Amino acid sequence: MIPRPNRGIAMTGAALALVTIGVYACQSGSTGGVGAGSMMAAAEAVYVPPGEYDEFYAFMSGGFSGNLTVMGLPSGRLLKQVPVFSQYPENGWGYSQETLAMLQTSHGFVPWDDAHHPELSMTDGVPDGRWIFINGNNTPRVARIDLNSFETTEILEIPNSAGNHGSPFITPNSDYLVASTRFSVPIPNRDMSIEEYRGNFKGTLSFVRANDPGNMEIAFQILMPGYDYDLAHAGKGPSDGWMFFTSYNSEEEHTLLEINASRRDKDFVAAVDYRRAEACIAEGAGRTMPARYTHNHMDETTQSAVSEMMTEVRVIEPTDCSDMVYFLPTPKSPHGVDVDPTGQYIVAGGKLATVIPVHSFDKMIAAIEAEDYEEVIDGIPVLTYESVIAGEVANAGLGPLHTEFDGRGYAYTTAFISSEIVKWEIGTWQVVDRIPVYYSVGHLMIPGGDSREPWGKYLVALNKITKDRYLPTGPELAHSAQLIDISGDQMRLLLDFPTQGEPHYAQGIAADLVMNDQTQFYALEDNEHPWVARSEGETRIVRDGNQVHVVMTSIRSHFTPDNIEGIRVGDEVYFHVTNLEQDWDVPHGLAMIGAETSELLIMPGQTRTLRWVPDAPGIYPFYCTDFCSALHQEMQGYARVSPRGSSVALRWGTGGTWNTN
Ligand code: K7E
Ligand code: CUA
Repeated sequence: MIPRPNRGIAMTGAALALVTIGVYACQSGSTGGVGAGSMMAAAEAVYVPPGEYDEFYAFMSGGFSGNLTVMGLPSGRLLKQVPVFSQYPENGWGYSQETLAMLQTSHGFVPWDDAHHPELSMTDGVPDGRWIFINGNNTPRVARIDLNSFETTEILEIPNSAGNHGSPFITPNSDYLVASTRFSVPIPNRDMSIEEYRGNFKGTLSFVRANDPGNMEIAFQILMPGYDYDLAHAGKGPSDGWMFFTSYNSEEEHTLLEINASRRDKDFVAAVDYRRAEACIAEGAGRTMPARYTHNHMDETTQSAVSEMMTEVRVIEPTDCSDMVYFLPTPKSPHGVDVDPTGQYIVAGGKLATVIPVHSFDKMIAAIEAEDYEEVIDGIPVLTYESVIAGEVANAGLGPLHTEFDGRGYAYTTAFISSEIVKWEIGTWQVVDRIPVYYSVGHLMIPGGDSREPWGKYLVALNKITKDRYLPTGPELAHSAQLIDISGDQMRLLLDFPTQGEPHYAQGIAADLVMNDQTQFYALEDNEHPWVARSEGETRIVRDGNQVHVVMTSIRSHFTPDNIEGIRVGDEVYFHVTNLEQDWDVPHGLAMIGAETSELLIMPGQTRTLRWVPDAPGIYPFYCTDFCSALHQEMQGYARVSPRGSSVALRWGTGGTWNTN
């Protein structure tokens, strides 16, 4: 049983409600500062009736920023940017020596990606607050972010993939997340004419084991016809064990897709019975293919990333395993595919369709049993549309893309072209409400809105174009989110707020499921970094040829050592800084003049390393970048650099006492 957050309803004692709500009200938008919230409670407590107040984390993908953005709801305030696939100078992610390996790929160091879909881990079909995953679309990768530390702890590259868009949608107990290919290519990839696309270019649907931190691995890949696989969602309840993927370009075109891939009246939702795939593989179906892809993870004890090159992957084809994949015809160039909380209905957003088609899981199973097939493509039976469709939502707006659910029997679909959210009833397929959004909405998010138990109070519309909503900022205008109250019969716009990068999808979770289990600092005694100094007494400098390792500490408000001599031009200097603080929210920084990298931002108890190659003799100051105390400006030091071949001895100290080797 998942701990469900306290929604206030259970609190019958008025006194209890007042105390609790006082604290929560203050945290709206500043979640993460429990201490501050409690302190502010007395001053800012506002009475909110039990059951009326809810607070959420919203995790927005950063799109082309490659990051994940954390916001509070309903405040819409920015709490944090978590760097994932992109270097992030604010905290040294992808610059510090410890984090470089996280961005290693089979193509080398790739410091950027296009991240579209955050996906919370789930237990029993409900977000559980342990991790959030996100995809890298461009150089195909999936990442795990730990929600105790809000740090990326694992990145797995996906082989046999070109464009990891439909990812990382997760199964109800986080056993698998999936990665499907937006672009088909020859598999294995090889030199051939693009005109030979049809029949030679393939897509893959990867199933990645996700439930064991540090050990993400590809369980298997399903080799598919050369369509563009766009999005996915897992079944649940009756449809548990199935994964649904949209596809477009069933025309298998390779040029001018806007016309050529829009010709067919219907494309497909691919329904994959992944337990059937497991069974076939257990019986030896499929084959092991050579492949090169990286698995990177943060080693907790050394606090350093490790990158490992993987060499093979298990691939299975629908012809190897009957009853594993079916196609559900779906109008027209579908984008999102979303499964309702009961697990019975599979909703596809046909970008070019005039209706929203809703497939029935039970009807799909009956059609499979009756072998109600239109045709079979590469071993994949195509079920007849009439046999699987539960209903069509008419008058659903133009350009339907994505759907989420409120848990009270209603679905909400974004209409990109007509810029609106359309609310409709599951079962009657009738539109019951609609609200304009500003403008061109892509995804939408209801906290838990793709789970078995949505927190159906708020909806966030993620808009592509803002035009007149904010002060202009040159050629590029802010993307925007809009917060909509969906607790009543009619949707109500509450708030506009700008977002970072281009959020495609977002996920939300009740704050209680994340905020009560935060890493406050790293215990120094557990720090097994090879260059840790657990006290000032362990600081030292080690010369190894032209490599100079400065084993350094920081504590309010000095570095040890803060005076260093004996560095020479031609040296590579590594500042290994351990933050000795053992308290929450006391990072120290380190910046070095001329370093071709970013600052470090070192969390309490952590060790981070900055590389510096001085290019001329002289005196070089360094300083702490994070305003850590009243004497933060005093937190500085000097490194002396002597000419190449100089005989100036290595010595270091703080406070006038020099040490030597
Ligand atoms: Cu619709 Cu990449 Cu999920 Cu953008 S995708 S909107
Ligand atoms: Cu340490 Cu400022």
